[in-house]
Amino acid sequence: MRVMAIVLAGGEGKRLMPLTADRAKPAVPFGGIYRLIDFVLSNLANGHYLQIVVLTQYKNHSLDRHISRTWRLSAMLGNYVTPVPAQQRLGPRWFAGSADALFQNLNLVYDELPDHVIVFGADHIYRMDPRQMVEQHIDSGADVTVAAIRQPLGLSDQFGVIETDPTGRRITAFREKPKDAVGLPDSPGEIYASMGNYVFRTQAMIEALREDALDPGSKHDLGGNIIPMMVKAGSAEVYDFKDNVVPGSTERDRGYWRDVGTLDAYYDAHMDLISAHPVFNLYNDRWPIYTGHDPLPPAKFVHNDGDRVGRAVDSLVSAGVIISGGLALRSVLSPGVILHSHAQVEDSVLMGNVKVGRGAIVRRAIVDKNVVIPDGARIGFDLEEDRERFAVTKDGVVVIGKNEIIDR
Ligand code: ADQ
Repeated sequence: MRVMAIVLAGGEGKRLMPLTADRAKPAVPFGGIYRLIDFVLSNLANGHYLQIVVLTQYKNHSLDRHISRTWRLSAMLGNYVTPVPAQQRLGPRWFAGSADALFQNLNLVYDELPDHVIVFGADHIYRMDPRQMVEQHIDSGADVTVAAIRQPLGLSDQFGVIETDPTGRRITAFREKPKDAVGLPDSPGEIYASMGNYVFRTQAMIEALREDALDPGSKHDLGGNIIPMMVKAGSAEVYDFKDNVVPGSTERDRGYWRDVGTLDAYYDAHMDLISAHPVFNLYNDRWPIYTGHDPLPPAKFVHNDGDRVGRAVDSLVSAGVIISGGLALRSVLSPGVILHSHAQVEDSVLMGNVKVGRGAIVRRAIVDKNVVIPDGARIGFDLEEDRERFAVTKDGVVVIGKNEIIDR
């Protein structure tokens, strides 16, 4: 069976602003050294799916650069990860939605002539062995298989909500982001949510995309149009993510999946990484998350002013970090971050090359690349004051955009 993989990476990520001011959502840095797209690409590569097309559209520069620098598979063996920007092949228009992105790139599918096509989203934090889903899909003979996970009922308007027949396998209804969803019979506080990961029988996918393209009333969206259409045709199955067992995973981190569509979810996913026994374990070397970054020296912790010891506790500290008499607590420090003496960073995510000046204190903040926090500054103490200068999320996390100049 020939299987090709398409990763949808054209999402705008409006709810992650200001982190998506200059970059596509899948290019947003995560966990110190990764970008969001590394998770789906690592899952595919670890599952030995090594012919991967990445569809990009919005602000794709840093995404393209990251993919072409990092994701170099052996071309000699016919493997590739190729970013394909929107090319207006079918006329002067951008992709209308995720289904249109696929439709406009069907030539890539014709080039490969696969039997099945994996179509995965690019903005989730998780480990998944895609082979187990593809196997179920092939065995069942379904036109499409949709990966699903239980989520709180209150989040139903963020997900495609799935209903199944009593066997739990055949999808009987699929509603994209409904406001009036009801809970599951065995768990009224939960819904069965689509993870935005699909496996299609190639011919069925092509036919559905063609039919959808002719419908002027369609939004040309996979979740909104294509999947409901295929459910109606009666050949859509669900793949339950709880059945997925990734090599090297533990009881604790099995089934972990985070949609990081909002700043608060993005922040919470970071906090999931730093506890002593993290629910998402980056240290599983049987299912590595691949990435690439500059060759940097090891992190360094130094005494300063004679009495101050540079320290980091319950934190992830990347290469190239220098903590010079400062203190990091429950934080993620990306490559090149510097904490000067008496600086304190708590419950925060600092991206590449952030500098925290002498005596400055940063609390519950996400600080994007290259920001310089001046000596003595206070961030995350007075949210009203912070709101005048920065974004502050619903849960009270201060977010400072890339390259922002802070004057005090
Ligand atoms: P959303 O994530 O809201 O819901 P969408 O914005 O279409 O749906 O994004 C899906 C994926 O497609 C993302 O990886 C995004 O980057 C990409 N994408 C979006 N528009 C694109 C375009 N024009 N070109 C290329 N790529 C594009 C989806 C499903 C829901 C499901 C959630 C799970 O529609 O049913 O529950 O994912 O998070």
